[in-house]
Order: sequence, then structure tokens, then C-alpha cells
Amino acid sequence: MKGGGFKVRPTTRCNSAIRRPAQELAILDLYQQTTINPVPQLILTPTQRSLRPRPKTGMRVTDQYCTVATQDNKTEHYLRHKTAQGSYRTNKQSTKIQLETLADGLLKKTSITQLDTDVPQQCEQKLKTQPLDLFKISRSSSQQQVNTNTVLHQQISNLDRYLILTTLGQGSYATVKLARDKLTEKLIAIKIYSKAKLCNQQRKQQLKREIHILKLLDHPNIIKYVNTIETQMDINLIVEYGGSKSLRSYLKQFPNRRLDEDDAKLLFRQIVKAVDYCHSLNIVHRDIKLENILLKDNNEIKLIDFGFSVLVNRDCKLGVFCGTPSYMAPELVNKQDYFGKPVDVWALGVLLYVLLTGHFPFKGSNDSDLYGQIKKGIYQKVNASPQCQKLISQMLTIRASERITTLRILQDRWFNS
Ligand code: PIT
Repeated sequence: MKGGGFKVRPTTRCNSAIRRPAQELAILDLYQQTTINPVPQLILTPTQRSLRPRPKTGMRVTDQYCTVATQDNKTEHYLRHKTAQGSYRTNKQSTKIQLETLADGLLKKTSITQLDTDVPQQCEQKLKTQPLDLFKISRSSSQQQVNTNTVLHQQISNLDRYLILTTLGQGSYATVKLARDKLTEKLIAIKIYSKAKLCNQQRKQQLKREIHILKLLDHPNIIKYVNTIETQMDINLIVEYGGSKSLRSYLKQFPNRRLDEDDAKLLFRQIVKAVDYCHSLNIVHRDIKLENILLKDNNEIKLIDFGFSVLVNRDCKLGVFCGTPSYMAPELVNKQDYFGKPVDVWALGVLLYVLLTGHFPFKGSNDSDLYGQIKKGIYQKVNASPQCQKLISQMLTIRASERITTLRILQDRWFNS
């Protein structure tokens, strides 16, 4: 690991070669059913962009596009312009839009032509009453059941809306960039997955799952999903900006890279609340670690990276061996099928231990050594209050069925003191 101190690189692993039980396959299939129509993304290639109406002097074209169902069951298309004065003008387009379904279910806009005419009063009225960022893509025109007087708004997902500022992080599959939303002026983070690296079906499926799960989450300590934009080369996952500092980099500024008990508790509480929220939705993160927790200057934490997260069924075990070795629970390193939630709780135990000591509870000079230590479950005592030590031991309990749950952690004495 960069910066030394830790014996084993806490990099994420996922071994799909390991048996995946039928149950997990069934869960994947279920996702596919619930995400048959992922929010369609309308993407313009450079050539198509040149076909977009040129803004008239003093006008700025926004990324706003809307489809209106008319009385006679036809569909009309409008493009919304923002004037220099900040008001909106909407022009009718004689738009021919072909939506092409890409292999991964996203939709791509392949042609657009334009003719300016007036907009029906009713449409203009609706456009005026809704703030721009409430507009959401609805359905692809090919799937649309056109109802009389229905207004379906579509936002042309265009990366031009964002001004890339800097790189926040670089991983093997993706790069995270900091950007500014030109419309809202807000900072956002864009995780850019290169399509070239998403070559196998499993990686694509994983990304789909990540996006699907992110969309379900709404918690103050979990990064919020904003949008997904597909371009020719990349899939851009846009999330709120949660700061540029991970808990790992935060710890580096302290002597021995550790916090005192009260400071650790303040952060740990927020992390447990985020994980408990996920578990209440039957979502298991599967890669809880210092690097996946962002910390803002106001000490607010945000859990990130749902790349290995999965929706679980209470009675079904999982079989995909993934996570980061130093944080892996014994049932994972034993390569047994496992229930997801206890695996997150074990990682929480490792995390609290690291916050308080500056080192991992289980170490080894290689993975196999490390796994041996994890299986034994013996770790050096933490220099903390007995209540805190007790909670750590309840999280680092070898038998998953006897391990404390997040719900119980929320009720714990040390946690609430
Ligand atoms: C930031 C700053 C940063 C990384 C991120 C956000 C990443 C966020 C993220 C990544 C995921 C995911 C959800 C959120 O599923 O350095 O503000 O893979």
C-alpha cells in the first residue's frame, strides 16, 4: 500500500471464477427485470451536435428537450432555449429522432433535424412552471405509449454541461474527475469508465448494478447519484461531490495515523448509519474501507463506490468472492457461500480498529498469510475503553451468525455514549 504502514495492499479484488450459487444468479436476473428500461440517455455525437439548431444571437441553447403528445396521438418535439435574460423560449422541431438501443440497454440519439415553429400554449405553460433540473428523461420514443395531452420531457444528456476541473482519483477500471455543472454551478464528481475496459459481460453487469443501486440510495452519509451519460468511448457516472479527502488520506495527517476514541466515534457513527441504511434496503456494499469513505471539512462522511454492492435476499447466500483482503471476513477468505450483511459488519470492525490504532487487526506478508490470520480471528488488543473493545470484538466475531448487526451497533452503549 502506498505510504507504507500496512502490510497488505488494500486493493479491491473480485473473483468471479469462484462458484456463484444459483441464488445470486437469480438476483442478477431480477435486477435485469427491474432495470429493463434504464433511464434512457440521449447522446449526440459531434456530427449530430452540428445538426442541433445554432443559438440565435443573445441566446444560449440549454440541454433541454421535450416531447409532447398531441390530441391526434402524434408526437411533437420541442427544444428549449434559455435567453440571455434568463427566460425560456421553446421552439418546435420537425424532429426525427431515432433511438438506437445499445447493447447495454442505454439509448442513443442518432438523428435530429430542426424547424422552428410556435409552441402550443399548454406546453410552454408546463415548461415555465418546472425548474430546469427537475426535468428528467422519461421513456424512449419507441417505447412511448402516447397519451393525449401527456408531456414527456427529455434532457439531452450532454457532457458539455460539465466543466472538468481536475482528476480526483484513478483506478484500474475508472478515473474520477471533479467538474462543475455549468447550469447549477455545483461541483460534481464524474466517474469515467472506459468502454474499452468494460469488455467482459460481467464488468458491464456490475456497472449496471452499481448504477441501479446508486439510484435507490438517498442518505446524508451516502454519495448521491446525479446522472449517467454515455459517450462513444466512455460511460460517465455522475455523482455529487463529496470532497476530495478519503478517510485514508485524512488519517495520514495524525501521528501514528490514528484518532482518539471520541473523534473515531464521531466518524464511525456516520459510517454505521450509512451502512445500516443500505442494509435496511437489503443492499450490501462489500467493499467498505478507508478509501471508500470521503470526509468533508465539516467532518461529514460520504460512503462511495458501490461497484461491488449487491441486493440480497434474506434467505440467500452469496458466492462471489470480492472485497479488499485486509477487510475480508473469515467466511469470505474460507471461500464459503456467505450472507452479505455480516461481511459489511466485519469490515466495519476492521475500519474502527484501524481508526483507533493506525494499523490493521490482521496482517500478513502475503494474501495467504493474511487469510490465515483472519481465519484465526486473533488480533492485538486495542488501547481503548472496555466498551469500545467489546464492540470491536462483536464485529470481529468469526461466526457470521453470531456477529453483531448494524441495527444492534446503533443501540450499542459505546456507540451512543
Ligand atoms: C467524490 C470524490 C472522489 C470520488 C468520488 C466522489 C467517487 C464517487 C463514487 C464512486 C462510485 C460509486 C459512487 C460514488 O458507485 O474522490 O466526490 O464507484
